[in-house]
Amino acid sequence: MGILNVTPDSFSDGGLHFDPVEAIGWGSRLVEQGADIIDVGGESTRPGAEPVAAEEELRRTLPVVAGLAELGIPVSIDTQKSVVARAALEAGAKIVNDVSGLRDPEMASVVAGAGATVCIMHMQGSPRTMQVAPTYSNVVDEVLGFLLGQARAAQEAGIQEDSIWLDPGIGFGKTLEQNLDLLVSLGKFAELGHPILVGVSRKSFIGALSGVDDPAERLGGSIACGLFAVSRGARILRVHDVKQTVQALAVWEALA
Ligand code: HH2
Repeated sequence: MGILNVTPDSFSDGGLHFDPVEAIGWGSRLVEQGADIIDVGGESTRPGAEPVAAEEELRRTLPVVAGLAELGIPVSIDTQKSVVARAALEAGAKIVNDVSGLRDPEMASVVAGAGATVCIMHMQGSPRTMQVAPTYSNVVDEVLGFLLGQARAAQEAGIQEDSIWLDPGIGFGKTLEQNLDLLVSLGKFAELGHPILVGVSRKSFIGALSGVDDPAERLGGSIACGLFAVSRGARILRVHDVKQTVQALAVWEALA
């Protein structure tokens, strides 16, 4: 899954793809590089980010979703809002990537009504404050329990079982140790029977482990972590650097 943030303020690629024509071009390029899905987002969820109004999120994302869908590219819409999800699905998106894990009460029925796929991600709190003091009694059990409950709710709302993907939400209200606990325990998530999506690309815990401040310089750590996640059962990697990740996966899979 290639990342396409149509935002001015995303932590790594903010402002790079704010122009819709440029964004559609970059999405197509990521597909040429081997991405199977393009994840279009119009609201940064980096720690400290302020929420974006639905109208603005729609203005940013809809032309890009429609443009990529017209080219036959599988698109997911990265949104927490059911109004944005509904419009994106109507514009041709096939997947809703919800970092709030179905907090919007209309989200599951919107996805079900469109016969679409949903990625349910775990986040403690909200982006503005989530990294202030993340607290769990047992991070793995709590995240597993949340995802299982939301997957059941999604099925009850009419989403097909195999159209429900789960994501532990690396970096979303988690300390460095909590991120590592979740990654080491990914096998338990895979045992839930749903495809597991993992997003570690260029995230700050990679910077913390390697001493690299600039997110764009975190490719080596991102690939190492992505391959580890796949070895523990992850099926979809959400990445900025598609070309390099696809190459790493090809070599690693030949050896696995
Ligand atoms: N991470 C980000 C955004 N969306 N979706 C899923 N399912 N899993 C993730 O780990 C995930 C996600 C944050 O990364 P990015 O989009 O690069 O930055 P920003 O939120 O600043 O736009």
